[in-house]
Amino acid sequence: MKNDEHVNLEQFMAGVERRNPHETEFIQAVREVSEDIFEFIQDKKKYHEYQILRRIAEPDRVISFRVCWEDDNHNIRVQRGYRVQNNNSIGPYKGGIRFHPSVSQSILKFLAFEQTFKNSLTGLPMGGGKGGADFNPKGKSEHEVMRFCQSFMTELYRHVGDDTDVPAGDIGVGAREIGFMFGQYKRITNKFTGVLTGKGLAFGGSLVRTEATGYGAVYFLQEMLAHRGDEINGKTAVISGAGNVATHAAEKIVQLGGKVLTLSDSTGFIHDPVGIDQEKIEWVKEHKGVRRGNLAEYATEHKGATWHAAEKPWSVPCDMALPCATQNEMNGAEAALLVSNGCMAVSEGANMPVDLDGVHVFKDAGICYAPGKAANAGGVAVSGLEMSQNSARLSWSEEQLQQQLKDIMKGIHSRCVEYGSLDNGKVDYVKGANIAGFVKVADAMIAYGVV
Ligand code: NDP
Ligand code: 2IT
Repeated sequence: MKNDEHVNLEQFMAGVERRNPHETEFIQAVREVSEDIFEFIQDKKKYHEYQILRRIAEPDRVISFRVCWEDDNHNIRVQRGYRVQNNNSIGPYKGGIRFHPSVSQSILKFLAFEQTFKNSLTGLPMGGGKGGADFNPKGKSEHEVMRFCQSFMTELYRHVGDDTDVPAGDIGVGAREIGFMFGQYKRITNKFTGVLTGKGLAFGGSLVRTEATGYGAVYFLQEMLAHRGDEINGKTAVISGAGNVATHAAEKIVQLGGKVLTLSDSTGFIHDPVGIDQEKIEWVKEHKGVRRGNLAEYATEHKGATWHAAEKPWSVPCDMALPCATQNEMNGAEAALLVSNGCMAVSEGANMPVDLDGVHVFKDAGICYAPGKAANAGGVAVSGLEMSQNSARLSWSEEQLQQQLKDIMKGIHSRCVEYGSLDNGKVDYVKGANIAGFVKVADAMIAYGVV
């Protein structure tokens, strides 16, 4: 077993690009991880011999299927559904489902790849997967969403299961959609099992799951600052997004004494110099989340706030930034602008929100920078706790779960410090997260032999 021992990063990436033509997001995610892993495995023969990185970067399987549904005007509509099962070496495939018109095989492969490292970092027994469809829930009636979810699950059910693959929510998929999908799974299989997480509390859901990703991203930020002898209290934050992750990140920043200056959606951002407090966050949750309204109306409802159509919030000077909307929402120039305006900490609530140029800007500037696979792992971690509660047919208390979430984020921070500490005393959290996530999966794969 000698192959690839002397292949360098560029030769490896050339192979990834050749095998995955046009899958730009997937190639980007593999490169970001490989930059660190290549250096780490240089003197570790077993990882070369077993071709571990090459194997993690090839999903176990990609399932793609047709989803037909009927809209309210009796038109037959056809969408494309997917489930990417990337790696189940350390537990059942686990990861969200995204409904958004931009969903493609490349995006779901990148998300399933990232999820493999993220889930490993949590310390819980979960493999990596991701799914979704190019369905746009915006402007659809409740019944249209229900029919779509039912049709989606009518195919997906045969590929998932509580010991096989456990999906959850992501962009465009919240408690409502999970309820429709869980109902259809139960109906088809006649089984009440923990096949999905993020369920309603009445049917096996876990307390704290809704808040977990946003809160977790702020706990991680808190840990990074504490490591440098600093704190959130008194600092300003720029946040993108106005969905589940963004609103809960904002909530926790406010609780810890920080001031939230912005939120955004796909049409622009709001800037509220006096701060977006809990009452205003509730307004956003209700207006965007429940009534599915327009964020621009925030500026007419709240004195002093301004609306910036078709712009991103990165030009607003701040101490901390939390990108919580979507992939590649910040480029190198925007990252550089944040740093030059004094931003000293970035915690990614979204998955891969900063492009590779931006990642290098933050690394070179030496600011506290947490990649999504570490910072946003709180969501999937509480999903893992939901799976445990479902298996035991128990529900744990809010207090217990809040504490577990904090402990898990602390644990992830420690693992990043273990593998990412630099000679200058700072921590490269990208490197730390990549290596710590990799080692556990790699060692399990070696134990299984060549399968
Ligand atoms: P939501 O659907 O609740 O909210 C998504 C937010 O991002 C909305 O404000 C939306 O704006 C905005 N957005 C989505 N797509 C785009 C786009 N292409 N351009 C600009 N803005 C966009 O999703 P979540 O809050 O759950 O997810 C946000 C991010 O966090 C994603 O990257 C997701 O993968 C990640 N994540 C989520 C977890 C979870 O538990 N939910 C766990 C870990 C990571 P609009 O309303 O205009 O579409
Ligand atoms: O990106 C993610 O970690 C999620 N969307 C949550 C996945 C999960 O299984 O809870």
